Amino acid sequence: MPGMKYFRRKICLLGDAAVGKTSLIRRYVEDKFDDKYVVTLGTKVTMREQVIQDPNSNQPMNMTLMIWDILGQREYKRLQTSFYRGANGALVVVDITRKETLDSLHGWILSLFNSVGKVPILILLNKNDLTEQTAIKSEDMDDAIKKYETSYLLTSAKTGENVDLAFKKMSEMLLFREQSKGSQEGNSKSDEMKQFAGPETKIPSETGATSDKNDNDSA
Ligand SMILES: Nc1nc2c(ncn2[C@@H]2O[C@H](COP(=O)(O)OP(=O)(O)OP(=O)(O)O)[C@@H](O)[C@H]2O)c(=O)[nH]1
Ligand SMILES: [Mg+2]
Repeated sequence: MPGMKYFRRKICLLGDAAVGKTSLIRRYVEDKFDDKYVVTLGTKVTMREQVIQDPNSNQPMNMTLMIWDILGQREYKRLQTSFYRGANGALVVVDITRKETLDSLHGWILSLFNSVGKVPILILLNKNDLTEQTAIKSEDMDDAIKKYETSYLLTSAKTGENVDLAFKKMSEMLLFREQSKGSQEGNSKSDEMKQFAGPETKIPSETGATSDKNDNDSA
């Protein structure tokens, strides 16, 4: 479309093994799902282009997400950290049927922030189709939401619930953050983004997080 702005950004999917990172990407990019579990070895980068609304001007814009699928096995931590380089944001995935995957959340977020600074994140409580096995309640999320100024979405890679929305919200958070830098920071959120940003709290200093080390490359 003539006059449309184009953006390209890198996001990572983080979280413990078998929470559904690869499945969420597959659902988003190919609209497919497989019950078989194939461990991701190393990493895989997938792209998808999407037209989204600029959260500030409401103009349509073209966003290409480079989506990095990183293996969740904890013993490969050093490898995972090297894949964070240049990440503009992350979807942090928890398996709603396994509480221990929520307990790991902080470790994943801290390692990301230590590597690239405080980038926008959105937490996904995945496998929400397995309602009878749900092990995480909304109050279990309070601490993470306050600490990381974010929100969460209930998703299912199996049914597709909220999967497109998750990537769209992430894209909007990336754009919103960039456009609100400088004097307007913290004051110009649209109503919708306030809902997703959560309470305004500081990231704990032990994260070593810095403001912004990304190489953003809007074109
Ligand atoms: N019921 C259900 N199963 C899911 C969902 N998402 C993923 N799974 C299943 O969970 C298993 C693990 O999914 P993956 O997407 O491979 O998990 P991963 O996080 O990429 O795992 P690693 O690559 O080892 O880090 C597979 O058997 C998937 O079919 C979901 O939303 N609902
Ligand atoms: Mg995987």
